[in-house]
Amino acid sequence: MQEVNTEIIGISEKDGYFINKIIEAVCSLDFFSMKETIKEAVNAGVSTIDIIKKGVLEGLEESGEMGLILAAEALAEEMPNIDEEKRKKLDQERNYSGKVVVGTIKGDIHSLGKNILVSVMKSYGMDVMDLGVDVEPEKFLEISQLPDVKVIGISYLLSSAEPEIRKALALLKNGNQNNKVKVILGGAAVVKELGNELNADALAPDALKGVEIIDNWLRNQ
Ligand code: B12
Repeated sequence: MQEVNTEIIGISEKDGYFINKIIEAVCSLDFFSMKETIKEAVNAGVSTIDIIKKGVLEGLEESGEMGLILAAEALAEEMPNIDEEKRKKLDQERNYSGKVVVGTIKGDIHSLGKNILVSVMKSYGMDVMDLGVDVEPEKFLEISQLPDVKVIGISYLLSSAEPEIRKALALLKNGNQNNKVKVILGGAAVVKELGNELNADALAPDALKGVEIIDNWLRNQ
């Protein structure tokens, strides 16, 4: 395993120390070490984006699918649920108002990608509600009508859930008074197989791009 060059990837030497430990843990498929090193990095103040992008995702290049499943679970367990006070502070700094609600569409129980998205959004200071997996289209509609909900994010990996995703989008479009709520879709199947054919406000190829789009929406409304 090659160590990261902190100058090239633009992080401090201290952050590089933790990032290297995360990469090593992911490459060696050691779940407990992944959890431990992610926790250490968070406590040392390394940003969630760097932990995911420069640590976990880098380690996944070598460790493949098993690494991916373990790393996503480790992230979901160890990323601190940013406490309310810290979130509000970040909120003020970034001028966010409104809640982002995410879930995986009915019939689909893939959660790893959604969980990574949730971790990144929380680290940005966004107010996030996670509905979990196998979420009914009607549930997305019901939640979208709460006054503070501004964005609905739907994760969709399984082609057989296509009728449900189409139903959710149709319900959200019809029930969306004054274009209050934006809808973003993510998950490998969406982007590769259906792309723009699905009538959402945005499609995201990955969590980081998704958060960039949502950040833009929350700031500009
Ligand atoms: C892990 C996995 C599983 C695990 C899921 C564990 C879990 N808790 O999530 C288990 C073993 C349970 C599973 C089950 C099944 N799976 Co599966 N699974 C995978 C696998 C290997 C990885 C998916 C994954 O987690 N990727 C990693 C994450 C990080 O990537 P991601 O989800 O794309 O998310 C990223 C972005 O897309 C984005 N993102 C994701 N969601 C969202 C949402 C928003 C709003 C935004 C902005 C961004 C965003 O953020 C993430 C980070 O960048 C894929 C194959 C593959 N290599 O992709 C197959 C795959 C998705 N599974 C597949 C299948 C067929 C199944 C099963 C039907 C298998 C079976 N016969 O039982 C069942 C379905 C169960 C069900 N009802 O859902 C197929 C789907 C094919 C298709 N197009 O329909 C795939 C593609 C495998 C294949 N090549 O055939 N699976």
